[in-house]
Amino acid sequence: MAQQQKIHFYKSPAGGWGALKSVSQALMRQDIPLKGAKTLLSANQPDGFDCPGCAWPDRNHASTFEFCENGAKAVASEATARRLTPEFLAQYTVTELAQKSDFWLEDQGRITHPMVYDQDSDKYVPISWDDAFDLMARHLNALPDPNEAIFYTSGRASNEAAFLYQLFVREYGTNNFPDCSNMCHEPSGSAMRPQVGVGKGTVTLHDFELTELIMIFGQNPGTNHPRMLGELREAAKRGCKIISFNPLRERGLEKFLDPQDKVAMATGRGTPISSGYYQLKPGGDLAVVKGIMKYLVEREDAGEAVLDHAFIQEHTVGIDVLLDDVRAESWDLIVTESGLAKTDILDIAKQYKEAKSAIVCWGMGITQQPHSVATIQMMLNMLMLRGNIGRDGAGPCPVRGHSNVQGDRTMGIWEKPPAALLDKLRDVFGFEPPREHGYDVVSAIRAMLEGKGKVFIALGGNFAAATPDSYETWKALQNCDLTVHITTKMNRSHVVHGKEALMLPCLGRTEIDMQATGPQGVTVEDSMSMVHISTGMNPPASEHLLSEPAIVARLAHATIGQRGRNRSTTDWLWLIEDYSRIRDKIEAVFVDFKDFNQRVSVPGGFHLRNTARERVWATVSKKAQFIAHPVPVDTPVHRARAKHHDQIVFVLSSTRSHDQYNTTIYGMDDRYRGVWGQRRVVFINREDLKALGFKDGQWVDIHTVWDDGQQRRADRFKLVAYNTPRGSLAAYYPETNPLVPLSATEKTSGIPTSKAIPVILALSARQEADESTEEIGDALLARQALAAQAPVQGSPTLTV
Ligand SMILES: Nc1nc2c(c(=O)[nH]1)N[C@H]1C(S)=C(S)[C@@H](COP(=O)(O)OP(=O)(O)OC[C@H]3O[C@@H](n4cnc5c(=O)[nH]c(N)nc54)[C@H](O)[C@@H]3O)O[C@H]1N2
Ligand SMILES: Nc1nc2c(c(=O)[nH]1)N[C@H]1C(S)=C(S)[C@@H](COP(=O)(O)OP(=O)(O)OC[C@H]3O[C@@H](n4cnc5c(=O)[nH]c(N)nc54)[C@H](O)[C@@H]3O)O[C@H]1N2
Ligand SMILES: [Mo]
Repeated sequence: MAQQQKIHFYKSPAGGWGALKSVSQALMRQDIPLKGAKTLLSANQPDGFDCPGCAWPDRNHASTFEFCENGAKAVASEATARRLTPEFLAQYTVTELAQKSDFWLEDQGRITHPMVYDQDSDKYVPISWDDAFDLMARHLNALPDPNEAIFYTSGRASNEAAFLYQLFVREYGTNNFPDCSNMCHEPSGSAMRPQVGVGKGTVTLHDFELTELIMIFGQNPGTNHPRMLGELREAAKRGCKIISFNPLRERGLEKFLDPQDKVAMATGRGTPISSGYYQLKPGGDLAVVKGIMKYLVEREDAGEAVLDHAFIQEHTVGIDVLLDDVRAESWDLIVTESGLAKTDILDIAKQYKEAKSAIVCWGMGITQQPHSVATIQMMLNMLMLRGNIGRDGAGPCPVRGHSNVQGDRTMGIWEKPPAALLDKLRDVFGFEPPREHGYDVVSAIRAMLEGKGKVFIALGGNFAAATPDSYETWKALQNCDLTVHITTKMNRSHVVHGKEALMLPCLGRTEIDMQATGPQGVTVEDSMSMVHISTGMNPPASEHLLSEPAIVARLAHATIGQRGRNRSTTDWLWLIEDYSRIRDKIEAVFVDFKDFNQRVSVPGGFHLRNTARERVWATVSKKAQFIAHPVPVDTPVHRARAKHHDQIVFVLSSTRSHDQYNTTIYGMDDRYRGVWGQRRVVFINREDLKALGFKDGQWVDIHTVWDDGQQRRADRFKLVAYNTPRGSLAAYYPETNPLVPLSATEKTSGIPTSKAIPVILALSARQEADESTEEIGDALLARQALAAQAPVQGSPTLTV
């Protein structure tokens, strides 16, 4: 797929004709012009499936089709006509496959048969489902301690699959549940639970219709939550202020043209989205929020009625400490660390003060930071000062990623389960669940490296590519006795495997899930706590696929059920004959799921209770808690800069292009940022280029500055002069994951800080472009990894 590489800045609004063109290209790529189009019309419909794209709710689940470019690409990628067969796999050794790019691996299509790694031939060969389950059961039952097994989850798994999975794993004996949430919105939960008693957002779409101000921190909805743009457009049109905070100017936050708006499409004119756009310094959000609060407190101290005293009095504790802390913070520090002028901050603060209601949205630009929990708590403080929680048009809105990541957590996929959940599992299922907390993503990698994690099973996702410190993670997986991936397509995690390995193909959301009593639907929970049913309508990609609930149930049956050690009193195979039986069990464990089957049969589903939304505070004090934090001045980036005056230490943010879904690469373009036909680019401020003496278009190697003496580098990125604050860089993930040290985590939540890596740049030895785009993809990463055991010669290492 040789494609012209160019940088050509994008001037049109987000959406528009570009979006339509891109969808038709995606359908063509997957060889599905007609069927795909029909499939798209069923996305997010009451009798259709939940879009596997993102967790943004849909306006009216029971109404018309809502066009979404990247949702369409996600569906097309799953509904592809391409197939990865045993015959295809017979042509390649796994060593050969490991040299292919991530793009190539997934591009081969849907896996048709369960496959097992054969050491003698170094190939994946077919295996029967029964033999696959027996192999897993044998390994699991041979472990002296169940805590030597690790069970990963990616946030696409349905509530039914996730519930069975956590039940099986806890009955087997461990809480080792690393999940994608650990790399995503973990800090949002960690911050909000002690503060307001729930770890989720409190707003609904209705609040977006009512609010007077929306602040968007560290989120790129034009690419990652395109349907959110429809909501923002409506808000902007009725005069709601929208203020965006982002080091980069993201097109979708500037202007949007709805492809379904025929009149606007004819003129090509979009609707301006943000009324204010602030290119703050990376990591500068806490300082901005503190500045806003400082202004509010100054006005209040000057006699103006700014704070919501009734709310503060009745519902909160800790106000005095917060006010004193805010008063004591210096404007100079706020300005230096935010990178914004004081006049800008005052301007924003005035708008916040005037707004009768406000919503604060945030994404990965906030969570993947060394002080993410503190920043989120400060945003909540800011909301609470004006009573902006638990009333119409107001509240926090962490915008979730994977389409059911929130539901998976609700179902108990959590390495730190609350005691109440475990008690309930004990009472309902008659076994004593383990109480000891399990591994999250980073501690799971460490456990595997240290030989304490021996069996790794993944319900979806791409652990090898999504996690930090790629080469360490790869060693960790290779250290396992058995690695298993329940999956739709082949990815990096299948070719970086344990001594034994299984690749188990499952049904996707779009496909008919036929069980003993007939076709089944599954349920999911979106970013705003709406639970609804999802029913596939395409024939399965292959007759050999099993559903995720069926795979989990049969694994449980083989390991602890009647076919295995028979410890379990649960009849696993009966449960999956009819998923409403699983939902009955979910209802028995979670009170908020009362009448689950009945409520979920209503088109559009139901809203899960959210106590903070009702101003009921499930915290220790039974009140909402103000929690003060200083402006951070001692992050790894600060430390690296303090130590290396002679070098320009940049802060690198790893982000998503417009043509990828996490580690799944759909194509090589990042349309809204003007990047075409390539992914190995690094965005840099023009003045920084001058200071380095480098030129736009030159090739550089990126080196991490860290404190453990270990070398981390990612080679050959093309410099792209870009509108980004001085001292900051942005490049795509997963290519940049080798640069993120395992120890680069936020302390409370353990999230890898992949938006804030201190790095330096060095010109690459070779300055010519590679011949084909695929070459510049992740094949490079793979090759580097093969060489990673050998120390890299002659490259600069800086430590802090
Ligand atoms: N098409 C598509 N949709 C997706 C995904 C996908 O990969 N593709 N992924 C899904 C998943 S799992 C998730 S979690 C979400 C992710 O959706 P987002 O949260 O939008 O994630 P990112 O693309 O990583 O973008 C983060 C944004 O933060 C900005 N940023 C970086 N550092 C800072 C900072 O210090 N402060 C501020 N204020 N901003 C900063 C970046 O410039 C970027 O605009 O999307 C979901 N939806
Ligand atoms: N540097 C850096 N690292 C990051 C991030 C970042 O911004 N920067 N973002 C982080 C975030 S927010 C997240 S959520 C994680 C994502 O981490 P993961 O969730 O582990 O990764 P994905 O790329 O979403 O997983 C894609 C794979 O899921 C499988 N799959 C797709 N559909 C299905 C299905 O229906 N069932 C099953 N069983 N499998 C399926 C396919 O094989 C596909 O290859 O990455 C994190 N890593
Ligand atoms: Mo995510």
